[in-house]
Amino acid sequence: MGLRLELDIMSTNPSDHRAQDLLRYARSLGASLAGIASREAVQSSRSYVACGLGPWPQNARAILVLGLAHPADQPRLDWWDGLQGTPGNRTLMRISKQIIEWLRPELGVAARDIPYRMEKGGIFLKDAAVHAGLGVIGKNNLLITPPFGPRVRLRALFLDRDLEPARPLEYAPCMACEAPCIRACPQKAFPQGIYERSLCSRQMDRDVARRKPAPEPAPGEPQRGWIHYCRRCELACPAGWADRA
Ligand code: B12
Ligand code: SF4
Ligand code: SF4
Repeated sequence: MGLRLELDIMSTNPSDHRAQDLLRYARSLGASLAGIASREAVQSSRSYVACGLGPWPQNARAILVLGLAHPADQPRLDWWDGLQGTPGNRTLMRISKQIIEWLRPELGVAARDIPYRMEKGGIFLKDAAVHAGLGVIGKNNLLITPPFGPRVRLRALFLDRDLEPARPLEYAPCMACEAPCIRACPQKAFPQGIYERSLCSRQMDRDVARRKPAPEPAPGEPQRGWIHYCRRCELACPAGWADRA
């Protein structure tokens, strides 16, 4: 109640109030980060300019981007079971579902979960996260966030209303950094400092071939081999210390 009163004083724009309520709710469900981007900003961002636009629902006005911290000491969050994604992604899907159920009755906003894969109607999540004010793109080609560095995973929802978008951050973690991310890459996938997808994919193929047995699967988790995809360029990055305390 006190917090809502404070926000009322800070802003008289109703879309701003709804945005703040939504972001607070997302965090209360377990999202480490949450932000809103406008449709226009995301559609004119770098990946869309480079790759073109896929079909977007006509009523998609804004995008809610969620981030879940994946600290180095919880590697299991990022292990793929090859069938149902990762435990981290399942948590993000659960949060998305709860937000969708809450949004319409509470704020009168209809939301739709966005698939992860581009070929299934996904969006470029890093670009969306930049425009939602979550972080910036680092030399390792990943989203770098102030609290967690690149150690976050993303998911997003389309919203049918123009909620107040964030401003991209002024944050430059790579400026004075000697780029241990690039040196850590086993495939030398940054020739001339630029990420080369085909080289990185070679490592991903190796990781798939080296599936590891799931130790003590939690209830509901598959027993078959899990894939530990390479994270070296991510884990070598010193940005964001909140998850290493
Ligand atoms: C396909 C895919 C892969 C493929 C291809 C990757 C690629 N980048 O092309 C493979 C399997 C190789 C891969 C590898 C990895 N991936 Co991947 N991948 C994806 C996926 C599904 C789509 C990405 C894509 O196609 N991008 C299009 C290509 C053309 O763009 P790009 O190379 O990413 O480069 C663009 C951006 O850097 C952007 N950009 C650059 N500068 C700037 C500046 C501004 C201001 C803006 C707005 C944009 C921008 O423009 C570039 C050109 O379009 C996304 C999920 C999603 N739906 O977005 C996850 C995703 C990007 N991957 C992720 C991760 C973590 C990884 C890995 C670490 C493996 C792992 N353990 O999960 C590696 C990291 C490789 C690296 N250093 O980039 C995370 C990134 C999280 C983060 N903190 O950034 C995502 C978001 C998934 C998630 N679960 O959250 N991935
Ligand atoms: S290791 Fe340094 S150069 Fe690489 S992404 Fe992190 S901050 Fe940027
Ligand atoms: S994920 Fe691994 S192989 Fe791919 S760019 Fe990063 S360090 Fe290199």
